[in-house]
Amino acid sequence: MKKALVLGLICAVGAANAQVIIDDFSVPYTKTIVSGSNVDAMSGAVLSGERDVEMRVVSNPFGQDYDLRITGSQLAVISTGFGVLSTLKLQYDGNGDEAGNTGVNKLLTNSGASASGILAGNNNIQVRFLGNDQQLTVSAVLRKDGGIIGQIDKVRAAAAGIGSESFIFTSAQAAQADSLTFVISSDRSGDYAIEGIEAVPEPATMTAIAAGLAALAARRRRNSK
Ligand SMILES: [Ca+2]
Ligand SMILES: [Ca+2]
Repeated sequence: MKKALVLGLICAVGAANAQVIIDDFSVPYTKTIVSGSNVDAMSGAVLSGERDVEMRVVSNPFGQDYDLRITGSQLAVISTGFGVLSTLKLQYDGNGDEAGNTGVNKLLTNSGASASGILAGNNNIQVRFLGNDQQLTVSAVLRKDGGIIGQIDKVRAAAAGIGSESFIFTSAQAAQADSLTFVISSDRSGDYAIEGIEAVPEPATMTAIAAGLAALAARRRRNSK
């Protein structure tokens, strides 16, 4: 009985370790814009092999800067000047799938055919924030063949500090998706930083592990009496 329990725990923990790194921000990138939008694609050790980035200035009454700095040391820092209203899209859809040349007038497209099944078995997506000063709206969008098959929106309060936002899709959605896009909209003058993005197996697996650990702890308590 005891051996079976321990073996079960080892198997469960082994499954939990099968996380997928969506982006550890180890591919450096720096860009500043003051108006309009800019799209770039960077190949590297990210989900589907390419990070597509769209920066967009929604409103900028005082002509201030909107900076994106991916440091290459597990940090993406977004800084905007006074009064800037901005959105950032991070898209993982395989190589290509951006219309036009890199930079100005390039479009972030979503057909994503080259990244089929990228999240299969890992439907719990976690975005780790280091912090944010203004309120953020964070959306995670799954698509298949260009059509949205799942979207979860989260509001992150101003000055929320260090913490993760979890986006838990169904197993079917994760298995079918061929692209993953994050849309982050900040209130005016917002600055924020993201440490990493991962996908892990569905919460049911994690719940099973927690239950197993609780049972083990209870057994130890009984044995120690
Ligand atoms: Ca792409
Ligand atoms: Ca794309």
